[in-house]
Order: sequence, then C-alpha cells, then structure tokens
Amino acid sequence: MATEQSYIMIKPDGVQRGLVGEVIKRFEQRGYTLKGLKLMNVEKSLAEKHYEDLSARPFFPALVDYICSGPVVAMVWEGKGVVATGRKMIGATNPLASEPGTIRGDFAIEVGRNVIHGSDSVESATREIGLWFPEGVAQWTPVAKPWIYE
Ligand code: IDP
Ligand code: MG
Repeated sequence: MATEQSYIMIKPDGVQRGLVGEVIKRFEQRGYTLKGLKLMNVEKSLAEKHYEDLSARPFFPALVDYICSGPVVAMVWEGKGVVATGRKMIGATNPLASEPGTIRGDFAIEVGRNVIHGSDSVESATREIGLWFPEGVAQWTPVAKPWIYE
C-alpha cells in the first residue's frame, strides 16, 4: 500500500473554540494514522508561503492575518486516500455549502473562519508537509493496521 500523507491544520479559530480533540477524533476514528503533531504560532512568512497560490486574491492579507492570529495545530495524517478523503471529511471551502457531517458543515459558518485546512492534492501535501515539518515526522506502525486494511 502506498503511504499517502496529508497536511491537516486546525486554524486559530478551531483551537480557540476547543475543536482540537474533535478534529483529531474524527481522523483517528476513520482509521488514519497521526504522523506529525504540533501546536505553534505562525510567522507571517510561513503563512504567506503556505498560501502563495492565493497571493493575488483580495482576501490574501486577511487570510494571512487570520492564520497568524493565534496558535494552529499542524498535523500530518497518513493512510489510503487520506488526501481526498480528508477533504471530504473537512467539507467545502465555504462552510454554508459544506454538508452536515463534515467538519466545516458541523462547526463553521463563514469562509474566513472555516476551522481547518487540508491539502488538496498529493503534490500539495508533499509541499506543505515539507514547509510545516522541515524536521520530519514520526515513524511508527499502528498495531490496528491489519484490522483497518485487508
Ligand atoms: P480550502 O481551504 O478549502 O482548500 P482555498 O480555496 O485553498 O480553500 O482557500 C484557502 C483558504 O482561504 C480558505 O480555507 C479560507 O480560509 C480562505 N478563503 C478562501 N476563499 C475566501 C474568500 O472568498 N474570502 C475569505 N477567505 C477565503
Ligand atoms: Mg486550499
């Protein structure tokens, strides 16, 4: 099995609203493996680099301020299809369009306070994990693996 990884980040509003455990619970319960985890304040330069594809958008300065407004929880989750499935679990970018049952659909209303980030492709995930975890991630194999994968 290819070990696909995704960069998942609980944004400052998610941390402030006490949603850290709820988000981690959903990824754990689905069967994904936590490979990296840290609570950190974000330098402006890192937020700008993370969202560099959006730098021409009018909301870019507010987005960078939002990401730097309090600590985030930076995570790497691993498992089959975690990038696409993680995006489904997170829901649409605009929470009003997110289905109930998704993280944004259950916990958010506005696009500028949408609680969580998830990589949108395997290539983005590789770039984002390199950016947020230059020190690398943990190596381990969960004992439940044969009970999650056949
Ligand atoms: P995504 O987070 O669902 O991948 P992107 O289009 O990559 O969505 O946008 C990155 C982040 O920028 C969004 O999660 C949201 O916080 C913010 N954002 C996107 N579009 C808007 C907007 O129209 N107004 C304000 N913030 C926005
Ligand atoms: Mg995105």
